[in-house]
Amino acid sequence: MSASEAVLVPYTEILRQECPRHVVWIQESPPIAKRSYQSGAGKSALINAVFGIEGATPVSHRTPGVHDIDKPFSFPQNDRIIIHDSQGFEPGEEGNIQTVSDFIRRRSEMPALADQLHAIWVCAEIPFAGGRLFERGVERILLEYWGNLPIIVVFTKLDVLRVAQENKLEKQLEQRGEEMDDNEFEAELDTIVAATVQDLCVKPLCDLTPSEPPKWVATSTTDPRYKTTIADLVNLALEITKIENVWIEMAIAQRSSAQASIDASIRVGRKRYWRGLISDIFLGFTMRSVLEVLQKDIVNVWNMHDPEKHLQKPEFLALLSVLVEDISDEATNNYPLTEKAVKAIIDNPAAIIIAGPTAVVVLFAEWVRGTYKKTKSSVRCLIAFIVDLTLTMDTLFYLVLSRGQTPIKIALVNSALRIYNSRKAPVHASIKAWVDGWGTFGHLDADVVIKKIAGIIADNSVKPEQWGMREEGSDESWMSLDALRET
Ligand SMILES: Nc1nc2c(ncn2[C@@H]2O[C@H](COP(=O)(O)OP(=O)(O)O)[C@@H](O)[C@H]2O)c(=O)[nH]1
Ligand SMILES: [Mg+2]
Repeated sequence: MSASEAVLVPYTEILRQECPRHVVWIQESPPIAKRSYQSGAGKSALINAVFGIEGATPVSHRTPGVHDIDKPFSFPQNDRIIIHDSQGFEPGEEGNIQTVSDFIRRRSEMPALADQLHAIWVCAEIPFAGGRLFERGVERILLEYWGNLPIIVVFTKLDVLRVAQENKLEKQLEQRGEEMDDNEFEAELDTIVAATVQDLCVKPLCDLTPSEPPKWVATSTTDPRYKTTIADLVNLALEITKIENVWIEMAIAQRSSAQASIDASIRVGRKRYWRGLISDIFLGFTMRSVLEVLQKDIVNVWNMHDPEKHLQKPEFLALLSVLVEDISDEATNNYPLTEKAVKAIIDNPAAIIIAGPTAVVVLFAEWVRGTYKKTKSSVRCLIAFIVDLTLTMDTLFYLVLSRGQTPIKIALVNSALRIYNSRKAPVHASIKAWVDGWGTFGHLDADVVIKKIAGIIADNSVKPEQWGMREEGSDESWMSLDALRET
């Protein structure tokens, strides 16, 4: 097959055939009937927060003829997950515990990655008012699968514990006639809450599994103070996931850790196309197909709720190429893209005729129209494209997170582009400085190059604690290229 007939298949699509969804067994402990309070541990709220599906109505799947246990849920807003939701065991349900245990074992041992259970999350509401943390059935599941399956223990409703401890501390201070300033009070409360979690939750868990207890996280889905604990949960769950493709699938499925999405992009890139930057796999392909495959893989990894597929559109690609313009060989940008040229490319990607002065070897046109060339300047632009797209997605991620998980709108993508464009100067400076030092690149090692790209992304990614941007655009169409240049 010649290169002109061949197509560059996104690696994420290849992967998807092997492992289309992340499958989680979510186990409640203890069941509602054994508690003094009448509500679930917060499993649904947790799933919604981790997988970015606020307000989702799960769709239940039932395989005919199969026991009730095989009745997982999926969600239209995020088709990368399957959840098996287990309500916990009532006393005297030994038979049920056995059924669950057998089911988990059977599914975990299935040969195809797609059929397996990929993780177990045990959700236990922090028993601050007394009561058990784990009942026998759950203890058995923990003991049986800990070490074999990635198990995360999630202690839920941390905010409720905090409020209870806050009241207690206030009373104590009152009795002692003491006063504390707000900061002191909050710090004291943090210490008390952490110690209580140790006492009520971590200690019983360690007693159960003394050698090396499963990973745990204490969280709240309602108190913004604990928002980062959701990302912590994802990062911990990934840390204990050993199978590379399961790891990637989980990182794709989640929508609460930007770090996980970035890391997954790098892993996916390392498999094929980022490695291709300095190999020969792109030779003979048009730049448009190279850019498109990079765009698809990165956008697929972030798995945003984008029902209209804005992030796959050529308009987005054109705006991304504007971000990269200043990294081309020219000291100044002599080759701006004309709106007309972009329109021609978008409307008719196959036959591009660039109007305007012939000297205008438009960067985008050169890229998109031409075939890939393994030159230093071209590779430098491709690296900038990867970095700029990743950091634009990172910006978009936090815009989405701060607004609640609503479908991606063009206005939001415009905002992300604008915000990132105003932050990109140091990013491009470091790419330029690095590539300038290359000499020739015949000797470059792909892993070293990818590591450096990862380093530049890490240095410049949004730091959640500094995130304060809340841009509210309302534009319904894509911004013009000049509008982006002027930001
Ligand atoms: N205070 C507080 N309430 C929560 C939290 N998570 C869930 N809830 C509430 O607990 C109840 C049960 O939550 P749900 O997610 O439906 O639990 P599930 O039955 O385990 O799926 C609902 O009223 C939720 O609003 C939390 O972190 N803090
Ligand atoms: Mg539920």
